[in-house]
Amino acid sequence: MSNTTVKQIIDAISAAETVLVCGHVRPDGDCVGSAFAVRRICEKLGKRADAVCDADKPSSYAFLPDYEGFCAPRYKKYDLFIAVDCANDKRLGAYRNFLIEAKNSICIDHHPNDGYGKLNYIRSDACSTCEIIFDLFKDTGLIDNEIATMLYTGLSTDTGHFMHSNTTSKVFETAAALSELGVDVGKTNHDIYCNRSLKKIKLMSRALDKIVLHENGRIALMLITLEDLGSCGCTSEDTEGLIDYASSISGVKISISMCEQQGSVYRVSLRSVSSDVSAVAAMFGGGGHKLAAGCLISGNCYYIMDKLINAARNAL
Ligand SMILES: [Mn+2]
Repeated sequence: MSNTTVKQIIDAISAAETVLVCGHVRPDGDCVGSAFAVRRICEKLGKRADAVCDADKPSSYAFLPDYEGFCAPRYKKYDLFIAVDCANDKRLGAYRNFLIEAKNSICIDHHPNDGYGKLNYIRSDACSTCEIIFDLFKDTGLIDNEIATMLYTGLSTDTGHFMHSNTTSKVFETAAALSELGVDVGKTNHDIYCNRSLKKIKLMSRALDKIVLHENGRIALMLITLEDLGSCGCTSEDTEGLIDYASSISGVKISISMCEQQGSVYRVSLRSVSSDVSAVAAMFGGGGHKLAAGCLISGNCYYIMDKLINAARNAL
């Protein structure tokens, strides 16, 4: 599959009247940032554009411009569907129907992706979809300080605030260019990272208390039950990022979080320093990146834990 050109993408947007930009289920900063940015770019090109993802509006990104209109599609059908940050069409959730119904579609992503759009722009060397959006539109003059803030958000969150191994010199060049375009870096970092609710801090405290180390401290496991969520007044959305605390323990090579859902289903996240945890996730029908992956597993909690620890041990 060869990538479409920037011109083809702009031509496709120009040819449409209405555009639906869709991110993935369980939206993260890159998904939200890229969806908001592409919607705003389409609007600047004179289009009626909406941004959605199949989820409750992620309140942690309420500081971004255009948050109010997020996840409220105005039309039943759109001329053009643009998927951002979505490795496969399943991750569009209920909005997959809009992809099928649209006259044209574009898929823009940095995950391994087979390209389910009519036009595809996939670059797995990019740290984030926001980096790709910046590269696509940087010479158009359309990126203002608000779009730059949206893109900076994805750049920062998908690199773990410029800490993960995907933080290349190109990432810093992009961050510098976005800063030049007027991002208030200090305020945006504060909005992204110092924006937690008290209930989330309480949940964090419970989750941290329950971390158990295995394999001489090389594997960390964190279990978050429905009872933990309920007693703190949290939902599973509030577990985002908790695994990073398990990963931050000295000597831990692979960290695993298991978050209980209704009906004995566990949403599992895996993080690693160097081992391929996407292969571990794939054993349970999930996927992701080499160093960050996830899956859903149903069954008995302790049985699942055993299987996960075994799989992680083999991946070490
Ligand atoms: Mn991403």
